[in-house]
Amino acid sequence: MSDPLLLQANSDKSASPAPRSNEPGRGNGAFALGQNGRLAEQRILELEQWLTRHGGDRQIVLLQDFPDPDALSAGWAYKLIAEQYDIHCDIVYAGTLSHQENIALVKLLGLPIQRWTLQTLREKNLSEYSGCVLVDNQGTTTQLWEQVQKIQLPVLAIIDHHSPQEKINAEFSDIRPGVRATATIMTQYMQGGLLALDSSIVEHTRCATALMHGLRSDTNRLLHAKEEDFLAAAYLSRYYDSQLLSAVLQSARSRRVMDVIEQSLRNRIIESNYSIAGVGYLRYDDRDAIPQAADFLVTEENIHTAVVYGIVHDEDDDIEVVIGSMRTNKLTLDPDEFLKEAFGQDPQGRFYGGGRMMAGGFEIPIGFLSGFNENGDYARVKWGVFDNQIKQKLLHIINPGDGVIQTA
Ligand SMILES: [Mn+2]
Repeated sequence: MSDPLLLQANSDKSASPAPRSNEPGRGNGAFALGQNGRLAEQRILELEQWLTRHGGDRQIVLLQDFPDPDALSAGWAYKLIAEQYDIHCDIVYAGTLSHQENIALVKLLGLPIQRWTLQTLREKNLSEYSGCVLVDNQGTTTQLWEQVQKIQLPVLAIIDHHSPQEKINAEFSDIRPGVRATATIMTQYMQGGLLALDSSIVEHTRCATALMHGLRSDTNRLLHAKEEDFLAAAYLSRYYDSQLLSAVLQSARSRRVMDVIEQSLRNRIIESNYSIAGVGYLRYDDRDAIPQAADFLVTEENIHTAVVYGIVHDEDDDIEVVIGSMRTNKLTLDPDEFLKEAFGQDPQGRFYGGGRMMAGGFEIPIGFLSGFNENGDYARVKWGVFDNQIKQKLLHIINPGDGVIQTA
């Protein structure tokens, strides 16, 4: 392996990035990008050229429906980087901020995001935008995606660390599944000189704080971090506000989230070190209780993987969707592969699930069976059918030899 590439940190606040250098020890300090530094540096160069060509643009930064700290911080970082090139961005998501920490992140840091529903998208004059940029997703986890494609809004760039999903032709693409967080990729862009962080600018310290949170949360508090994530964290450590970060982390779980976790504990079945729990019906706003329950179940001894799911009711559109989360500590298990194999694709060829290292999720619309749960017996039967079907599909992958599960 060659020497790690060293990039010069840029202390110049001018609009154009300072020239990079491979010589360590220049500027306000040199930072390594780790083992895959050459690839990172290549992408930084490409992005710099691409941003320069897009000066004056207005862009939509599209986040997943339930943006997590990695998505939120990376979206913000992209916006700040793009501003250096006279590009204005609106960071947009369509779902809900339901995790207490994410709400705290947005409120305490003043993170500039907007919620656009499908309705907003239809009513907006989109001609003022030159296109959209996908950050920490590839379109498969946002309900705005279909509409974006329908109106042929160009996909300008994709920056993500999930495994490649459907084929999208973007002008600039940086998809690196080996990197544990999109926040790490964004930090590398900054290290490479696309944005010179400055501790005296409040927005910069806040964004660095958000990035630190994003990369910690996608790496299980750095436990699964690799060299490049640690190097990015080291770089951010110069600029982030640790007190602000601990304030974000101290936000408490709501009672309803605690109830869902309790439900998952009670309902879990254990099979070959997998813990599987259906939690029944959930309100849309409590949707984030599902990944939190999965985070909790995977901590049990002799368990390496947890899958938690429930039927989430979206009152706005009166639709119901089975939503699930997977967490694993087993390094040889690829959640993306696992969920794609377990649940397959819809008639349009879109996979119901996907993921990255250590984590994955799935969403299965229940179509005609949506709504009308006033009748308790009916609601129970309906849940039972979905619960069994999901368990069957999961158990089929876990133990391919076994057939149908016992339902007594
Ligand atoms: Mn991520």
